[in-house]
Amino acid sequence: MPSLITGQEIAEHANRDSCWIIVHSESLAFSVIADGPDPSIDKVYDVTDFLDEHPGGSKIILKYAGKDATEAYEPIHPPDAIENNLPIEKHIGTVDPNTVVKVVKEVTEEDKRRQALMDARPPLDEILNLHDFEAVAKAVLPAKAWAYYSSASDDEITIRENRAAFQRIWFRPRVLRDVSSVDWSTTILGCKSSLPVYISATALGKLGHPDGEINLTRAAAKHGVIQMIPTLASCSFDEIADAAQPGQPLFLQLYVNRDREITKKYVQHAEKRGVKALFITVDAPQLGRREKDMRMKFVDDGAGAKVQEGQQDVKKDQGVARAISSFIDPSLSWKDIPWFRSITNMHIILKGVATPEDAILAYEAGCQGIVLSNHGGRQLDTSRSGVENLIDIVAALKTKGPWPNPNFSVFVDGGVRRASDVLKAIALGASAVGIGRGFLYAFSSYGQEGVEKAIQILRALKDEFEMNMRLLGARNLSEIVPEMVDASALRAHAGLTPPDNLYNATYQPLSLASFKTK
Ligand code: 173
Repeated sequence: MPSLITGQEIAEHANRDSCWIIVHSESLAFSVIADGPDPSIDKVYDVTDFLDEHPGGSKIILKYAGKDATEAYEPIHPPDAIENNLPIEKHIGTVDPNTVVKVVKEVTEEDKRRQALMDARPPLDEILNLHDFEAVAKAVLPAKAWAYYSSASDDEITIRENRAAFQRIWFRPRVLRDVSSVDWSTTILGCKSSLPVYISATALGKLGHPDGEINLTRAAAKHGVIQMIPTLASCSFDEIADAAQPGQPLFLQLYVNRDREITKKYVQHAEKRGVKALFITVDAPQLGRREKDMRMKFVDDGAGAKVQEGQQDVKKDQGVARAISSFIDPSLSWKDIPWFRSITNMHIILKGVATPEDAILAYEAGCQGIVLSNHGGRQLDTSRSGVENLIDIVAALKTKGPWPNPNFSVFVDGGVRRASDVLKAIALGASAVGIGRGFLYAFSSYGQEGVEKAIQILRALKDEFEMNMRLLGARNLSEIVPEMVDASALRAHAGLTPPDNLYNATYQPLSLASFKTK
């Protein structure tokens, strides 16, 4: 039995020389109290020696020294982060429940304002498109969560270009083709999918909703969609895998750890649990500067996370993403691809390829595909959009093998909000497209139901896929051919792009440094 520690004793360890914190855990408790009536448990950890190692800085931990840190910890750490990272001798026991008074959290004016907005959300049946979710999420999310999710790098040119590029592609629809029945289902890397869209990985889902990424898992199961699990999910990998239905296809996004043993264990565990494809992120040897996130000073008063070992020191004003990403190995190179092949039989896809040169290298390295992505505009600003890169990359791949190539898939993500965007990418040669933020905003605003609604908007009767395919004259995805689009304007990066009103209404311009008020 773990030892019971009184609240008073914990409160005595409330400084840099001796710092204990309480973290409430639901899932860990099952291993301790197998069939007790209350499976939740408050655990006590001695984090004194860890203070200076915490990627989010020591200040945030010291704020909770001698107290319950659950509220700050939970949204941005997988539940097993402490258990996996803090030496076992520092797990010093559980809180004696008879010695603590539960303090009811003070409801702030900001909490009240957000709750009122939650109560006044548009009913789901008035949500007509993915932009609507985005606008609701912006209103109801805590400012820090919105800043983190919506931010992109530097001047945020690429994030806007990701939308604009789709608007420079025009349709060339065919008529009189008996489109009474249309079918947009497909197979992605050998897995059935009800539409040519997968849920792309986005980190830290609990900043948006208490159930985090599991909202996506459950909605994906119900509607036959594939979810890519992020390495930096708020839920642990196993929580997500446990939430999936038997046989539900899942992909995994991978950030490669400086310590390859950690990566190997993680990848092999995922494969054992049935994950079908490994999407190795290759466009983030260092995280971009996302100024909206940085201005929020997340780390000073929010938190940081240590989700994998191998962290390096980070500065404290870098925003949440940078604070928890220092385990990512910038030395990752083409030489590592054979090693990945040697540790897993999953499909290997490189996520973040942007040029024909690298597409060919990926093909020749024996990968099963690439994602043409600029990381949602969050990495190298003024990178071109994935859909623009598709044209050159498909042309290059055609010189190397059959096309479409059953052994090499090309995916696109970035800026996809409408079925028409998806169809344009398909016409230009994509196997499927990824949507990250669209689904993230759907669960941030309406939980699992929001994600289900988002899928339905894209898919269901009379909604976007069916209507667009009929109007385009395509009865199934193989009838969507390059001749159905005019991409001649895609390369023109300036000029007559129509204003993207819905998108611009939600995305505010970047703000400049503010003057001190006193
Ligand atoms: O885009 C991101 O924010 C991202 O990929 C990330 C990377 C490391 C930590 C958190 C998020």
